[in-house]
Amino acid sequence: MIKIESIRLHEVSMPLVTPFQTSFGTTTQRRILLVEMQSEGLTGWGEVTTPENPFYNPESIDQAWVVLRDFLIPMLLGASLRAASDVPALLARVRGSEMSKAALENAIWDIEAQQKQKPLHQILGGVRQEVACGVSLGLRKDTAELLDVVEREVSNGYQRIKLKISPGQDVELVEAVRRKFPEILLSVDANSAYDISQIDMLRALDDFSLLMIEQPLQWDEIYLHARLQSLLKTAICLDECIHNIRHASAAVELHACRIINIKLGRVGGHTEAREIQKYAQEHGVPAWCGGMLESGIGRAHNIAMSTLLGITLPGDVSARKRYWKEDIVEPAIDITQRGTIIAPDTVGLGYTVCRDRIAKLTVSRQEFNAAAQAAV
Ligand code: OSB
Ligand code: MG
Repeated sequence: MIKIESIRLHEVSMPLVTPFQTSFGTTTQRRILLVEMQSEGLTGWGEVTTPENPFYNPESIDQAWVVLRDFLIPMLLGASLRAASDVPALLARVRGSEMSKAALENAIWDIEAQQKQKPLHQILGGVRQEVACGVSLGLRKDTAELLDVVEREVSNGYQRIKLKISPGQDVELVEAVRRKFPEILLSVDANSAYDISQIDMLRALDDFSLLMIEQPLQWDEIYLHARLQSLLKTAICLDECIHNIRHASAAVELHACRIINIKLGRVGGHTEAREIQKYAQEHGVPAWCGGMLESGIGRAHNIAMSTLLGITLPGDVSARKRYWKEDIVEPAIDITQRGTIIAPDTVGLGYTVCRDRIAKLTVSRQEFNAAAQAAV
């Protein structure tokens, strides 16, 4: 049994080493909401991975605070769970808010792993300890600068390079990178910046042997991705569209994508992510672990998830130093020369959460207590 005694929210503010620009905006400072959960002397950690604004998907940090405080946390406080995989059913009454739910559920997975005295990746059913890493490169002012960054990350060993694209910053940019790096595993991510009327531009991307085009069309559009996929040689990968196993299987059955990006936050936590990677594996659909510019806590969960059998392509799971000067976990997450991360052997999340650093970075905090709730 896992008894949920108290839950703390810590909002931290962390400056990115380099601003990250996508078709939906630029991030220079990350607001990150952390969940700390207490259960009979054990502490579990999770991260709400939503960006500050609802420009990627519907969630935002301020909404997450409200939904967690008023609805999700009261549903869990005082509960005794058989396992972390019980959490989705307990929170099902709340529609959406997957990233908020995931932070709670994943913190409970951390506790369950500690109760069982095993690394998180083991209790999830991971089949490997070394996970393949790629990088996601934001839009840049000039192409020469982008070429330099690609060169640096390829020489750092990353196994796949993903370029952000946006209308007006697409074909020429991809062409320049492909010309200079004819052999690398290369993909692009539009973050929903196009519509089906731009089909000619999207078809022009077929000339560059891309591994995939990630989420070219609207964030909630599956049908038109199926139409687009039928007109493209390159595989479409869906990110924004996939919030659960039903979306994933519908997208695959409708041929709306040939690759799936699984993000723990976007699908509501480890339980749903496991279902999706299992479906992908059983249907021969390549899948990979996406990223949301996470702190070490979210990244540690991503590493654990990346050890599952159905995760078959390099993820957006990269080294700490690409994002943060100082992270909130230790040891610092780094890649091997082969462009991999080794999932830690230690119990639970596998990294030490640095409370002093969190305290220094905290802008807002609130504690919720089972005993106090029962008294009301
Ligand atoms: O679409 O994958 C995305 C970052 C924020 C929001 C959406 C996305 C991304 C990334 C960065 O591509 C992935 C990472 O390095 O964490
Ligand atoms: Mg994406």
